[in-house]
Amino acid sequence: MKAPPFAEDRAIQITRRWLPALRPITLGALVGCSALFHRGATVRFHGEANDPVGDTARVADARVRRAADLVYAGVRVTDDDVRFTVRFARGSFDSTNTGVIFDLDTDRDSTTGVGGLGVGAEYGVSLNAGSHDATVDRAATDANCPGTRPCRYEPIQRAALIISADGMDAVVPRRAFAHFDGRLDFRVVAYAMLDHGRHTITSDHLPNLPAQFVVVR
Ligand SMILES: [Ca+2]
Ligand SMILES: [Ca+2]
Repeated sequence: MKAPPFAEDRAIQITRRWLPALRPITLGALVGCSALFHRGATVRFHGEANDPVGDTARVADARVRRAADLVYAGVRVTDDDVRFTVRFARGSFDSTNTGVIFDLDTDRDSTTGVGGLGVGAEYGVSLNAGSHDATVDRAATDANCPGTRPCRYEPIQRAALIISADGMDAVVPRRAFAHFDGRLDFRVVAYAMLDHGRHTITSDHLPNLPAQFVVVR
């Protein structure tokens, strides 16, 4: 099934102008954070899903040379860290503008948090290759949200980002997520980030409908 059509990205409504105020992660911290997710750490909770090749939405913008085609996403939770992994179909990952957001329903209640396609997300984790940057984003409300329910995200801290030939990984301290017992539901949206983050174009979703989310248990 094709990815559902997206107009302007709900999932990417993040107040990016706040980003410069966030504490940057140095190369040393990056290495340290990666090492923190040491291979011997016990994975307490885990969830993953594959996605078909060739199911990207049509992207008409000429600046998007390759529509990022998700083939895999996974979340692993240890006592100290949460690792987010995405992989793309061969040749579809553009390290100059590909980004993804994990929508995280950390209380596993679709009626709370930013709503959409089966999850109510308390947090997002954004991985952006072009800016070599990963952020933890928290659900937020503003005057444009209907009612009192959050309808956008605001970044609260940066995270370690590891870019490989066919994908990205981010490692986030588990303590970044409040009221989180290690289990969650998630969805992933892939997009091209343009105009320094002011404009995003969705290319793929994981999981495809009718599955609503991936469970981490
Ligand atoms: Ca795909
Ligand atoms: Ca929720």
